[in-house]
Amino acid sequence: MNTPYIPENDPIVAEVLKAYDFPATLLGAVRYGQGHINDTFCVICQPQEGDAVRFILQGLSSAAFPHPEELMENFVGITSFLREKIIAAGGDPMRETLSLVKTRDGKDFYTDANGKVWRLTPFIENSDCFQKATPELFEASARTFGRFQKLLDGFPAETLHETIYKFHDTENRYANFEKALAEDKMGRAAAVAAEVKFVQDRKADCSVCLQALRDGKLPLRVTHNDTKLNNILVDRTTHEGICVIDLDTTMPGLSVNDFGDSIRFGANHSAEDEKDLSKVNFDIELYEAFTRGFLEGAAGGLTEAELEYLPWGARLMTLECGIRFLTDYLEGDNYFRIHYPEQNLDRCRTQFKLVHDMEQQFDAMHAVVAKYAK
Ligand code: ADP
Ligand code: GN1
Ligand code: MG
Repeated sequence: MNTPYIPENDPIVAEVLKAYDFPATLLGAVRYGQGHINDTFCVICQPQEGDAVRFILQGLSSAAFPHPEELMENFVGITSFLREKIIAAGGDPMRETLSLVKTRDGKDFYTDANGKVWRLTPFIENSDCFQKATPELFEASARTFGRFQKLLDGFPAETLHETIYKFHDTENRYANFEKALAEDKMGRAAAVAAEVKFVQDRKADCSVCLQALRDGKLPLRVTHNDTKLNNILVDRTTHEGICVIDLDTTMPGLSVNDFGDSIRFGANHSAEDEKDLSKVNFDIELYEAFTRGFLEGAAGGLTEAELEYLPWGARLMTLECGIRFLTDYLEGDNYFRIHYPEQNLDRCRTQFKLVHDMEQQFDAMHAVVAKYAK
């Protein structure tokens, strides 16, 4: 009898795999991808004839998601809605959105002995997931995220749960940072005085988009809220973005944040944890490529005010993410997965360098939006 390979002989992964009825001989599971939040594995099965069949198995992070059942309800609602839209447009729903494989007892997810929730999705083959952008790739990803937003236009927002409380509430992120700083439970605050000052100098900025929302200038929409380049799968043949993944934070939010988070991650040529800050530079050409693609994908769906605030979305998503990395560093690295001790501090520093660059080029960023907002 075949004994599947299980990473680190993890008894939980073995337990979870038993909950599913795989279509062919289960060869095993390997850790997969570069997400910071969930436990992701690629599961491989070998039929008697033909190519191996792969699946993505994910254990949802308990640190990030306190109500995983609600999250899964969102997942089912969003993917079913997208499925209908994709079919109506003549597309392939098995490639253009995620879908769930049910457990042996017909459930959408499996809850392990520790209460952690796991889900299984078919692996979308003939696709790539990128960590760094080229202009063409970035523009393609922008069209895909812009289209995703447009596709979700009619989604009943009131049916969605808030999977992470105040996720892109930058004012609240600031308040959490001040709290972590005051507690300084790891004794790390003194060594990060420069980063602390950088944040404190920008306290007022944290309110810019939220104030525009409160004033009724920016509309609340259903947004993805985690629009990193590596949350899109790109078709290996056409080089177009085919599927938006990582739907765990899709909930009511601001379009400018979806725009901004993509810029934060992709409009530069360095890794998110690059130690040499001289290599970390905001690239206005990549920003322009993304802006062009996003506005094309959104197909006229954005209001005047949203267009006006797009550059703020970029600045604030980058600032907010830096604040979150710094807060996690101060609190002892409980949220973002780290691979070495100072990684969250390195991540925070790249974000602040990018914020600094965007501040210097803010007028140019507005001019780029104006150029394509016709
Ligand atoms: P995290 O929340 O930890 O970022 P993701 O849902 O983004 O988790 O998944 C992590 C990685 O797994 C992705 O960046 C991608 O490389 C890969 N991945 C996830 N789902 C699929 C899928 N259905 N098909 C192919 N690759 C996938
Ligand atoms: C996390 O899950 P992942 O790796 O795609 C995080 C984002 C951050 C990002 C920083 C649920 O994204 O909010 O911007 O790391 N996701 C969650 O790289 O917190
Ligand atoms: Mg991800």
